[in-house]
Amino acid sequence: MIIDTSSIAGYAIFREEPTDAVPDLSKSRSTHPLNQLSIEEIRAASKIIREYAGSKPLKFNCLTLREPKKHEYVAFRDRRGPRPDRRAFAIILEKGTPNIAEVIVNLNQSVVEDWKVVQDVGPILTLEDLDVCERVARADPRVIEACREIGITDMSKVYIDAWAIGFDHRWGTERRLQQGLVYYRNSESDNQYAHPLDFTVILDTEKEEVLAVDIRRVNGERTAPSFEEHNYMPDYVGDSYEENRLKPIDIVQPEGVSFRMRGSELHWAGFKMHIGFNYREGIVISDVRLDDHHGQRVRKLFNRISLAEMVVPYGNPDHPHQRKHAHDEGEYGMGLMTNSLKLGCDCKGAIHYLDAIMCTSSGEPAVVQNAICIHEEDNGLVYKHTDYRDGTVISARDRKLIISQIITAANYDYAFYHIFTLDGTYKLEVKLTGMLNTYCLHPSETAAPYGTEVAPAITAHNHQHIFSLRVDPEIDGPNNSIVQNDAVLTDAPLGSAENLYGNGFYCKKTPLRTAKEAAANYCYETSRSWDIINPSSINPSTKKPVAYKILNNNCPTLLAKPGSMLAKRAAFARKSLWVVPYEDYQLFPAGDYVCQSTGELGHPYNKTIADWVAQDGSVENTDIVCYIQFGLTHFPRTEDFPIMPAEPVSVMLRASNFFVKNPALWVPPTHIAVDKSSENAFAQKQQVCCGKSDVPSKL
Ligand code: ABN
Ligand code: CU
Repeated sequence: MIIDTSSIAGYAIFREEPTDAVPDLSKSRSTHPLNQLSIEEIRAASKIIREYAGSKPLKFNCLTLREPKKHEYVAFRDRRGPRPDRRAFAIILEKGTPNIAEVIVNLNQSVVEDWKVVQDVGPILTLEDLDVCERVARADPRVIEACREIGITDMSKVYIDAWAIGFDHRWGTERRLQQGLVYYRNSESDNQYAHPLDFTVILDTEKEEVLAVDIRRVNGERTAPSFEEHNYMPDYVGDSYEENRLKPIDIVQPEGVSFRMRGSELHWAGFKMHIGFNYREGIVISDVRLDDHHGQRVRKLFNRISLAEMVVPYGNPDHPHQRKHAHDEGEYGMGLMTNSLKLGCDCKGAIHYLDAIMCTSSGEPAVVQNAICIHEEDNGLVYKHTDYRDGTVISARDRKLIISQIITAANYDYAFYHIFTLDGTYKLEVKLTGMLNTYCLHPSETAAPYGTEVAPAITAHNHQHIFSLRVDPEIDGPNNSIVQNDAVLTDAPLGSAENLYGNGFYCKKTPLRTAKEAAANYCYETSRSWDIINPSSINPSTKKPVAYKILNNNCPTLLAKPGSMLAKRAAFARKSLWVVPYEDYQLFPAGDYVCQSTGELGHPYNKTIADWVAQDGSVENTDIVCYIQFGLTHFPRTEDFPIMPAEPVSVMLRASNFFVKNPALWVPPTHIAVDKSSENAFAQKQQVCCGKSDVPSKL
C-alpha cells in the first residue's frame, strides 16, 4: 500500500508502507528475467542484506535488478537453458564509516552471493542525498554571512541547487561531496535562475556539514545580486496567454492502439522487445526483434539499448565554474530523476504507462507511477509515388512507436524518446528544455566570450550536452563487426580513362577491427556513417553482409584540452563512436562510480571506456557493444530564457541492406489513385482513404 509522497518535492515518488510480513516471492519464479525488481523482491532483497550485515547500520545507495549474464538469458530465451535465478544488486554504505560494498543477492535462494568491499569510489548522489544540501547550507553561519554581505537576510528566500562536485583535490574521495549553487527567490514561484548569487557551498553529504563557502570575488568585490524578475509561471505571465489562438488538437485512436503488452514485453508492427527500467539508466530496451515479412522469420536486431552516460560541461574557465560538468546519469541516475508523467501534457493520445520501482536509502521500495510512456504517433509519409504520366498515386503513412521518459536534472529537463518506425529504424531523440544554468555578472565583466547575457547582469555560460547511447547489437545474431563508410571521390584523376569527367565517387568501406581502430570520429567531409554488419548473414541481392547503419551527425567534439580533468573524467565524450568486445556488467563508459572520479586509467574498482579500449580487443565477427556519442554545443540565446523552448537532438540506426526490399511494403497504403480497370480489390476499395478525423479545414 502506498503511504506518502516523497519529501523530495517535484519527484512523485511513493514509498511503500514498511511491513514485517515475509515478502511473497511466488510471482518472482515466473517473472520475465529482465523485469525490474518487484516491490516484493525489493523488500526481500533488503531484508536479506540487512540480516547478512547484522547490527551494522546501512544506507542503500541502490537496489536494483542484477540482470542475468547474457549467455544465461539467451539460452533461456532460445529455450536451450533453464530460467535464470532472480538476483538483486545493491551498493551499500555502512553508515558512519567509509565502507562501501557491492552486494549480490540470489532471490531464488534467499542468500547474499557476494559482498565486495570497494574503495576510493563515489557512489551516486540519490535524491535523498541531494536533499541534505539545501537544508544544511541554509542554516550554516558562513552561508548566512555570505548572503548578508550582499544584502540578503531572509534565508527562506535562498535556494540552493545541489550538484556533484566533479573532482576537488582538497578532499579527493575521502568524503561524499556536493556543491550547492546558490540563488535567491522573491516568492515561491519566482524564477530563481534570474537571481544567481556569487558563491557556492561545499558539503559533506554523510556528515551533513558545510566544508567551504567559495565566494567568487571580482577585483576583490562581491557581485550584487540582480533582483529583477524574469518569470514564466502563470502568476506572472498568465495575463499574456492567448487562449483562443490555438484550437485544440486531439489524437484519436478509435480502435485502440496497435501494440500489445504482456507485462513488460511489447509487440508492435512486427517488432518485439522488452522494456526494463533501473535507477541509473532509466529505460532499458532489450531483446529487440523484427518480423521480416519477406523472409517469413523473426530477425534479431539489438540485445540491449540504453542511455549509458551523459555530460554537460560548462566552458567558463574561471574558478569555480570548472566544477560544473554534470554527468547526469552516473552522478544522479536517470531513473532516480525521472518524472511521473501526466496524461495529455507530457504525452498525448492513447498512452500505456509503466511504473518505475526503485528503493529508498532505508531499503524500502519506492514507486514512480507512470514513469514510462508507451504510445504511437503518426509519422508522416513512409513512402509515396505519383506516376506523372497517368496520375497514378500511391502513398502510405508511417507511424512511430515511442517509449519515453522525462527527467528533471536540477535546472535542466530532458525528455528521452526511443522511437521505432515501420521501416525498421530505431532512433533516440532527446529534447532539452527547462532552465539554463545562470550566473551573476559583476559590473566590470562581460558575458562574452564564455557566455551570453540572457538578461541584464545574468550570464548563461557556454556548455555542451553530450549523450552516450549504448547499443549492444545482435544483427542477425551475436557475432557482428563494424565497417566505417566514407563518401569519397574516385582516386583516378580527372581526364583519366577511369574518371574521364571527374564525377566518380563511391562509398569507401574500412573495417574497424579492434577497439582502438574503432574509436572513431564523425567526418562531415565524407558524410561518415558506420555499419554494424553480420559477416555471416549475406543479403542475397548485394551478396554483402547485412547491416544496420549508425547515422550520427550530431556529435560535437568534447571541448576540453587533452590532459584536463574534464577530458579524463568525460573520456567517453572524446569520440563519436567506441566499439568494444562484450563483457557482462560492463555498462558505464565514465565508470561505475562517476562522482568524484578522476578518470585516471587503471582504477581497481572504476574502469572506464579508456581502460576497456586500452585492451584493444578484437571487435571483428564477435559479440560487440557500441557507445554512440551525440549531442550539441549550446551557446545560450535570449530565447532560451527564462525557460528553454525544447531543442531536439537525435541519433539513428537504420536497416542497410538488411532486408531484401522496403520492409514497409506490408503497410496498407492510405491513398491510392489507380486506373479504374484495376483488378485488385484493395485498389478498388481504397480510391481515397481518410481517417474519420481527417476533414477539410473550415476556413
Ligand atoms: N545538472 C546537475 C544536476 C542534476 C541532477 C541533480 C542535481 C544537479
Ligand atoms: Cu544547454
